[in-house]
Amino acid sequence: MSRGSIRRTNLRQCYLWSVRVLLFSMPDSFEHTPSLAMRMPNGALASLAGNLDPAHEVAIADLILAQSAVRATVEQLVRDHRPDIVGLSVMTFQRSTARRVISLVRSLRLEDNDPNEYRKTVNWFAASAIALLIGLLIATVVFATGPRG
Ligand code: B12
Repeated sequence: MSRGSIRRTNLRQCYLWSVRVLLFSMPDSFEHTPSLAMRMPNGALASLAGNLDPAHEVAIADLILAQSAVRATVEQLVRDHRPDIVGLSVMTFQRSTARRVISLVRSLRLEDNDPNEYRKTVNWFAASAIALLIGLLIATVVFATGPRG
């Protein structure tokens, strides 16, 4: 089973083969709280990563350490790790940032970089171009040989 097929299956099936996981915690510090007052690893994500089956690849990014460059950091990490699954750990007050991170990750459209998906797109494009040409050819023949007047 190829990695590309993971997106079309459910999570229970994902467990059967290796997946790349990228976990983010949100960059917002609570109001009036200095961002670096408590610099400690995100317990939730560390706990999830540590409990994952070793067959899988997992990376954690604590976006609080990249507050001035969230977009660039997310883009870079998604490109470098090419995750099959992206997970976010979100506190309630961080929910609007979470929505923006989700949109950003989705907009990167990783599947377009997958060689299998790319090949499939090219094949469909070629097939539709051939179908269009055949249609034009038939129309030309019918028009040229049909009754006049
Ligand atoms: C320890 C703790 C801290 C620590 C350490 C946090 C850390 N870096 O890990 C410190 C002291 C730094 C801290 C800081 C703050 N905290 Co605090 N903290 C906690 C506390 C007590 C425990 C969290 C924890 O680590 N639990 C252990 C882990 C293993 O469990 P977990 O977080 O629930 O995660 C599990 C599941 O939720 C799930 N999960 C979590 N994330 C994800 C993601 C994915 C993709 C998946 C699949 C599953 C999953 O799987 C995890 C493992 O089982 C909770 C209260 C509580 N009892 O939950 C408050 C709590 C999370 N903190 C809170 C707050 C408000 C803050 C501060 C904003 C306080 C402040 N005024 O500055 C700051 C935020 C700092 C920041 N910007 O991140 C609030 C959040 C409120 C909200 N819903 O928005 C809570 C709920 C306390 C409360 N009731 O007010 N906190």
